[in-house]
Amino acid sequence: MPEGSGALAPARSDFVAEALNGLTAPRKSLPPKFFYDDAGCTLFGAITELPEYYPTRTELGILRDIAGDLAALVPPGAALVEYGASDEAKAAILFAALDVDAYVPIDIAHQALTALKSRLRWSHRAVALHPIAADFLAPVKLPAAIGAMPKLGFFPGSTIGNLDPPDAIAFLRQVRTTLGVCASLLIGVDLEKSPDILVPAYDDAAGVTAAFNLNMLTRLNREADADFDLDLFAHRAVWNDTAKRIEMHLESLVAQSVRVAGRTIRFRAGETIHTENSYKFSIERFAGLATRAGWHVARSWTDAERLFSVHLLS
Ligand code: AVI
Repeated sequence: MPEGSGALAPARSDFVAEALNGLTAPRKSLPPKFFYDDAGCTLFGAITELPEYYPTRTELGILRDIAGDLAALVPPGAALVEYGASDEAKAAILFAALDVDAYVPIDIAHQALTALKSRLRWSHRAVALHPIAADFLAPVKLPAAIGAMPKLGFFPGSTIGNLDPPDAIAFLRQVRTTLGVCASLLIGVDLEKSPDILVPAYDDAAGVTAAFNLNMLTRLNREADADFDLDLFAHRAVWNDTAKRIEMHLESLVAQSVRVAGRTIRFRAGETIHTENSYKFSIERFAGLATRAGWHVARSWTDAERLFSVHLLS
């Protein structure tokens, strides 16, 4: 199999300093990238198969439906650069429909990239693989081997919704700089809908999303020498209609003190750690965001129920 550098060394971020920074702020928070240790990746995989979590299966359906349209819009011999590529299920639809010569999956989850690499070695021998283990929000240097190829960026899953709007704009600008002005970007964006659908998608009956959220505390116990008692925190998912986002929090059920890396963090009963935002868009609001980042929306597609959208930006 043609293969790239396989640069699998993750960028070293200061996990403990970032955790303390969030936990000592007046409104406590932890960054959502902390979700994705090995256990978190497994739990996220389980979330994507929950009956309440519509985004993954809906986006897969849209991608299958539009594969023919895309084949006419994307030049042959393209390099597909996927941001947040923990598995290749969505890229595989593009491999089947488009003439892709190279694949650059970028993901912070080192383990997931290694597994993806060994699967693709057998399933897509003709595609040159150049995995990059990195926080994809930071600027990424693309491999020299794809320099002359037309580039299609791919950012599925509505991960753009996990960024606050100024960060989303900065990220989309940076992707444009990385890929070059002639590139396109195919992006999945979740749509605003009734909280009756949204809240259960982030607070499922089986408690998988609760376990995913609480796993952040398990990770701090292990990697930041913390002593969180998981029974004294509860998962909360709330719709913030003003900001048009689902918020995930971990609520302290009692007044308590927790040790983290030698520091004492005090919680009031009912105080929360804000762990994630998941912004939901209208087609127009997303187009406005993309425009502010210097992109133009060339095409937009949705499913029949208008739950989710996919956009080709140029
Ligand atoms: C990765 N991201 C798009 C997911 C979302 O829907 O915001 C993360 C997630 N959090 C809870 N469930 C899923």
